[in-house]
Amino acid sequence: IDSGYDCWLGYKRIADSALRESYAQYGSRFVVIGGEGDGDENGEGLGASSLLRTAGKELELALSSMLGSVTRERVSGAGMVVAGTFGSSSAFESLAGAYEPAELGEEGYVIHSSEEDGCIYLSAASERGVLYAVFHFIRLLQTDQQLEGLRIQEVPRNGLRMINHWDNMDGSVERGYAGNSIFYRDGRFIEDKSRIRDYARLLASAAINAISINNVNVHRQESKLITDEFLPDVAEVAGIFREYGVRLFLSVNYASTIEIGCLDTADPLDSGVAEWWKQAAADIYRYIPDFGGFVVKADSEFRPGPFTYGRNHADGANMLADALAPFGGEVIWRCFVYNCLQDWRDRKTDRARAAYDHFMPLDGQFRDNVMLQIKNGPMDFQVREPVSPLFGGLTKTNHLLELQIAQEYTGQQRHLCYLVPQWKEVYDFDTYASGAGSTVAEIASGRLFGRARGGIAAVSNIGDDLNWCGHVLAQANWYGYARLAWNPDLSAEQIASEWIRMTFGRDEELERIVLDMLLGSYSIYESYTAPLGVGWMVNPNHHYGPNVDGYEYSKWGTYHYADRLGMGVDRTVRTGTGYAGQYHAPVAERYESLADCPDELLLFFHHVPYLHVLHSGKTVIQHIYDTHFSGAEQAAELLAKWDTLASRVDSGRFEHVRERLAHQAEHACEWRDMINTYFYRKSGVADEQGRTIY
Ligand code: GCW
Repeated sequence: IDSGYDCWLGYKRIADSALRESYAQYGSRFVVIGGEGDGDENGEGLGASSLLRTAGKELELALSSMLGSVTRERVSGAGMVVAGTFGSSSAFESLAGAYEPAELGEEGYVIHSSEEDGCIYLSAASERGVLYAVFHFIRLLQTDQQLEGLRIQEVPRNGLRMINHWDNMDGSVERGYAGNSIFYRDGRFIEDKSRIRDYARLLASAAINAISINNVNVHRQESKLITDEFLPDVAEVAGIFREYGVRLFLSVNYASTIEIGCLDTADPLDSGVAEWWKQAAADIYRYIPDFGGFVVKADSEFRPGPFTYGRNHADGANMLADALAPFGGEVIWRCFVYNCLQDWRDRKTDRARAAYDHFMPLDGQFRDNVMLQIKNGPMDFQVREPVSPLFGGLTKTNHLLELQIAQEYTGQQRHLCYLVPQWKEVYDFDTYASGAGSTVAEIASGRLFGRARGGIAAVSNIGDDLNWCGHVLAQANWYGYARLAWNPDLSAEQIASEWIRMTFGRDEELERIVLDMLLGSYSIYESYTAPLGVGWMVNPNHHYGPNVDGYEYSKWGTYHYADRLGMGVDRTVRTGTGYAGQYHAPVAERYESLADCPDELLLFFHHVPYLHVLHSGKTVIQHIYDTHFSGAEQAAELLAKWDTLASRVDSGRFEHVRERLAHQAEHACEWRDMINTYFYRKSGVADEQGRTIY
């Protein structure tokens, strides 16, 4: 039974013998120059660097599994795969004319098939680039690509491509939907680290280069990760990730000086506090010389922060940045700061405004080794939100885009919801910060404003379930996140096709069906949940399942304001909270205007009567009914589509996915009925088609 543990790195033998033979012309022999030192089974080699050793092992595994056998050579020669850094061998000299090593930077690479000597060269300026070239080459084989005439040059568009874990040391995972932590159990690190190694390998295969391994809500035990008690374990884990080119970060408790130090303050301008952090940093770097740095959630949802001392977030972030700077470390400071003790009657305070209001006045005041981490939307990873106006707002501060691979509000890995289309919309969103074409992709990377640092981080969706993600098809989100982080221009379809082939093997019919399921799933999920960008409508705390008023009267600032006349949040400048004014022209005008606001965000920006007519020609209330009926129908179709694959997918993965899709189809009906009934009763307007509304 295939559990799905291998994800997209299953390396099944290539069944088509003609294809296998054509690959074998190159792939039956390989050499990794500088990586051939792995004499003993622990990989303690003869001076080979760990990244090249990893590259060699992976090539050996992939080629031997997919082609049947492979010979590892010690020197390069004709008719083989030759991997190594440009400078390591004269074998790569022939590439010099064809590529511009300077353009490749730290992580770029080339893949070149030479007609003259029948070799495929996998080369880069750095060893990490070689590792990425190796994985890319393997992917070509997994996806049935031609190897003749390859002229590939790849450079990542984002410098930082990070995964954030919300894992706690008791073994739980905040917003985890795939079992427990692969790092911790019962307050300590898990003894057997083999799963962490398998994880690192999957990350490297998709070129993720940074990871934070503990929850941004840093509780008591986790606060001690930066102390001698746990640093040896952290160093061991960092060592595993290092072999795969992944830098390790820790989330830290802003009030560590009080929590684990013996100071009575965490005032960032207090010299004792600054000194304490300098010492803490020095300790960490003694254990982990290439430690990435800190991720910080401060003054957010009851976490401590500089506000307690009347200081601002630049004061807090810079103090930590100064402690890390001598060692090359970085501070990733989250912008998820808002008033979580609101009153629903207060229509002026707007959670959506908060991040911009807090951080815009500080633009330009942060150290160079600080990156502000901004959630894609101004609220909180809802199925539909506008893009945070801090993108395009900030111009003088390094920042990162934060996405959530974990499906907290998008079906919790029980519903199928392929998120790449949502993320594409975020990357492609034009802020007009510096004229047309000022997309989030250009901004987050740092390119548009010439920032030295930038990139993407996302909340992990993995746990210790055998298939990592709870839902086998949710692996596509993990993979897709990483691929987009490398190149936001890849299409949702390209990524999905790639993932399907690598995960399930070559089968056109299966690819057609699964592709169709994945690509439709985000819009299906949106249809039967919260309508027109209004968000929430979920059960409090765990956030699963429909509850229209679940957050309507609570203190979190999450309201839809539905009454008998209409619904939605007025965020206009003219009559509402003014949030729409945080965007540049012409975006601000588009959202401000009831006539121009896109349908899918209408209720995010405007409070309208139920009979307001959308661009689609439907009234708001009829839209709610129609999307909920059709969404539930389409959810049932997902199951029917999957059922046609019974003979094409191994029974382990087939049954597992089937069980999830059956639940989704049923749960979508619950969503449909709860939402439709609520709004039918509120509005008193009947469904034009007279369908069943309870
Ligand atoms: O959406 C909220 C989640 C919290 C999370 C928080 C955050 C880690 O419900 O579980 O806390 O966002 O992003 O900090």
